[in-house]
Amino acid sequence: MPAVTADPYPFPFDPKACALLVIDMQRDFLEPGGFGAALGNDVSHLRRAIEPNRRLLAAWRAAGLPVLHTREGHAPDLADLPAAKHRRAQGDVLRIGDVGPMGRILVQGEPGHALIPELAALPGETVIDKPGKGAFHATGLQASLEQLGVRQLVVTGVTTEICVQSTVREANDRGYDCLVPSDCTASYFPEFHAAALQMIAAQGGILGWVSHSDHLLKTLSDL
Ligand code: C5J
Repeated sequence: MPAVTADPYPFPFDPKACALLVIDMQRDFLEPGGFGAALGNDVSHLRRAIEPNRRLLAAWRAAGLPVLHTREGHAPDLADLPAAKHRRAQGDVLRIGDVGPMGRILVQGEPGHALIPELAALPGETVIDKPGKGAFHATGLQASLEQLGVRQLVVTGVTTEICVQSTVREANDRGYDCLVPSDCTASYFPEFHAAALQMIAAQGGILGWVSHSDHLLKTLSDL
């Protein structure tokens, strides 16, 4: 089995059972005028992860391995939006469902809900719509992975400490091995990004592995 050389120990990469899971690379998080910006965040921090994801996606697709994407968002009637999630924001800001520059914030079918064009899903790739932060909650993700025979996940996307980390925690409890390439994730808060990655890899990989995508690209090119 090839390994991804991640410090301090290698990820036991099994190309027959590993999928790339790209979390929430949506216009609402990465472009001005979306949900992230409405909450007062500087989206440029997240945009650093676009090019590493583009490179990894290209190599992953070339290797013929499965790719899944997620999108955080809610039905137009907001029936799947818990009041607690709706309420939580600081000050007088646009909230989920309000009309912003890219349509209704974090609502399915609106321009801001779409994946950014640089990382759009190809025909045949699974796109999971999720109402929560973790990608397993109230979605068909687990069924899709079981159908594909996937037991390992390379998890990328945004944001490191919210939806990426929530998904890694959910996946870990369901028995999946997870690798997070550090440069393919990002946070509006660089210190949260660093801390979240440390939490995943600490204590001998209590939640999974963290590496740089260069190691993964090398492993993929050697397949
Ligand atoms: C957030 C996410 N941060 N995709 N969503 O609300 O991390």
